[in-house]
Amino acid sequence: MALTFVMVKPDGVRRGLIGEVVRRFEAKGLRIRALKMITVSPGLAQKHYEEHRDKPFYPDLVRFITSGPSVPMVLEGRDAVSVARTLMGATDPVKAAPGTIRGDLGLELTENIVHGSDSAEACEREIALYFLPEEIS
Ligand code: IDP
Ligand code: MG
Repeated sequence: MALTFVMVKPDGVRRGLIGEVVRRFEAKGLRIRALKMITVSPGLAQKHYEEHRDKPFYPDLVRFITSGPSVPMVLEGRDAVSVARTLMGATDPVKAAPGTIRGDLGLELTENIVHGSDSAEACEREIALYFLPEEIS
C-alpha cells in the first residue's frame, strides 16, 4: 500500500473545513496513518516549497502557509499519491472540476485549501519534514 502526504492549509482550517476535507479522503478509502495540527514556521515553509523559491508568488505563498494552523496528515491506500491529487482537483480552484475539494470549496489560487504530494519522492520528503517516524501508526 502506498502512502501520501496531505495538508489542510490555513484557509481550510480558518473556514472550518478540516472535517469536510478529511471526510472526503476517508470516504474514498484512504486510511489515516498520522494527523496533527501545527503552525508551519517560516523555516519549514521554505523547505516545503523550495521548488517554488524563484516564482513570483513565493513570498505570498510562504506568508500564507505560515499564517495560522495547518493540519498535515499521512494517508495510505492504493495509488495514494494520485488518488489524493484527483480528489483535490486542479491547483487553481477556478479550473478545478466540480466534485473535487478545490472545485467544490475554493475560489482563490493561493488559498486553495489543501496540499498534496505530487510524486512518491515528494511524499517521502514531505512526510519527513512534518512527521517523526514514531508519529506514524
Ligand atoms: P499544487 O499545490 O497543486 O501542487 P503547485 O504548483 O505545487 O500546486 O503550487 C504550490 C502552491 O502555490 C499552490 O497550491 C498554490 O497555493 C500556490 N500557487 C501556485 N501557483 C500560483 C500562482 O500562480 N499564483 C499564486 N499562488 C500560486
Ligand atoms: Mg505542488
